[in-house]
Amino acid sequence: MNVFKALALGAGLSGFLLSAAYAEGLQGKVIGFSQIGSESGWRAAETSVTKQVAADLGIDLKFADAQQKQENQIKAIRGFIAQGVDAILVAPVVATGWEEVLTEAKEAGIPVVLLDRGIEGPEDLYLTSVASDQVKEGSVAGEWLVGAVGDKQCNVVELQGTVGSSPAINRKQGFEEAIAGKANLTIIRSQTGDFTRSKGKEVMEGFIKAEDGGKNICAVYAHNDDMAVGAIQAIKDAGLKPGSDILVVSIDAVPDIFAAMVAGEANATVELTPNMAGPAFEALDAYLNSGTVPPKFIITESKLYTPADDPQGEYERRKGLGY
Ligand code: GZL
Repeated sequence: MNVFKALALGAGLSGFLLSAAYAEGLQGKVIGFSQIGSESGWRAAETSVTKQVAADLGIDLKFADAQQKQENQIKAIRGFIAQGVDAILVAPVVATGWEEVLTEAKEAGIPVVLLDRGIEGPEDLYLTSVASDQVKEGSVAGEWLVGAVGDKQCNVVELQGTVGSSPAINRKQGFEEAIAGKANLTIIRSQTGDFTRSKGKEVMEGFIKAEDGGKNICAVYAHNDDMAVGAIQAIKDAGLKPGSDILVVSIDAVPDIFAAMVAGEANATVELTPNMAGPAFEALDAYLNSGTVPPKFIITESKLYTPADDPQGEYERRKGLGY
């Protein structure tokens, strides 16, 4: 079954619904994709969905995995330029350092589309950016915690994403805005877990050790579910109950966070669709074939899920999408 049908079967999954207005105008086009790596379940799903959508559209996708290194992405983009591809997709690992190579793409007349993360610098270096509103994701997570704790004193520890990445910067900002003015809610420790489970677990172990065996921690806010899943293991290893002794709120809505909700070990996640490629290909099709310039920013949905939202069903609906 192709990904359109798989995703359509998930009807009602916010953000997963593919735009039905796909033209098949990219048949035979050669498109380079500079992907960050496979640091999280969400990233793996984004790669899998992108490859499937490209195959369904008859695109010759040239895929390059950068193992989370910007220099590898820059090298891959230069390779795509040398090949003379028709377009380039980039998921930029960090927000700075792109002007030189994207100027080279622009001078070669190759349109660039950013996926799931943004960059600093002139907006004319890319055709469009398909991403979530990452500040909103942080705010939705923060607002959930505000509602969950009421007036209770709550010391929060924060697992940040990759240093210098747009989601880490924006999700931190959004969460802080949501809890601003709540004297009972304080971020007592904050450190990067680089969006990975292993680092999230390691950093959470340090937080627990430093905070009276975790007794001084009321909640963990993780910039993605993979770090949250790592933190859940650290909390259990410390003899505490994730989801009750320490609340767990994160972002991505990957299957394993729903499995944790079913087990009573996670409390909230904000969905990020892995299908950034659908809107990207749609914009490229209109641009390459009709000269239609897309909006500079194509924003995907951000929806809150809690254990009240059929976590078992959400787990089933997402399994098999390549997480
Ligand atoms: C956010 C995306 C983040 C995911 C992580 O748009 O860039 O990168 O939230 C992934 O899971 O590592």
